[in-house]
Amino acid sequence: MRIAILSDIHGNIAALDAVLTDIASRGVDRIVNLGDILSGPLFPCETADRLMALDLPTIRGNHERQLLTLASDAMGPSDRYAHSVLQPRHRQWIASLPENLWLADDALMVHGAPDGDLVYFLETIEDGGTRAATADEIEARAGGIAAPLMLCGHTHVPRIHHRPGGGLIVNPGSVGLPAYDDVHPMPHKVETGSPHARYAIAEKGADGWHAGIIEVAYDWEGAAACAQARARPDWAQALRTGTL
Ligand SMILES: [Mn+2]
Repeated sequence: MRIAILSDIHGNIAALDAVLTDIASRGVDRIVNLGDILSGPLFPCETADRLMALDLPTIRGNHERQLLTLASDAMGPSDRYAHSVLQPRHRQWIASLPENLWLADDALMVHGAPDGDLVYFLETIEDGGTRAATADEIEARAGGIAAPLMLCGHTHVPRIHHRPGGGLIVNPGSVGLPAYDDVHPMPHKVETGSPHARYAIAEKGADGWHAGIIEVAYDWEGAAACAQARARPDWAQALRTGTL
């Protein structure tokens, strides 16, 4: 079993299409999507239509939850733009997505961590940025779940963690947004340092699951120009460089 893992697409359809093309050359059994799919100044509707047609195993991220539950004047600018353009069919689709999802009986998909879509699973916020979480921090956040494979997103930082007791946790990084800043739960920056779209492939062998991160080039200058035209110079900089 080979699984391609996508997360944090954030409406970046050019990055998504480049990743889907790359995946098609690698022969996977299934593709899964870990949420934060549409929010941002790029192409929420086109991204939703592409993914609805593919009907992938998909969970919602915090941004899908926010799009469905927050008043528009309480949204940040990325959710507000998506909210302003999404059509009823898109809202119906994101409302249908589960928070967590088991793939077969040995792989669990979560957006942040098992107990929350805003929890950083494999990173820890420190000194205005993030560092790799320790094994003890990760076990505390895993909540006693002993799945052989756990898939998480949300931080946009690609990381593969081998649990001391066995099992693998994979964050594929972000397809669509390689840097961002946030104020929750305290102000911090996340910068991957390059503009590539990222995803992961996990494969189950005789000795259990293993995984790799894949970086894909795409037209990030075009995506950055779109963000700039929609009054998001912060996104333009992040898309073009992977830095803030
Ligand atoms: Mn998220």
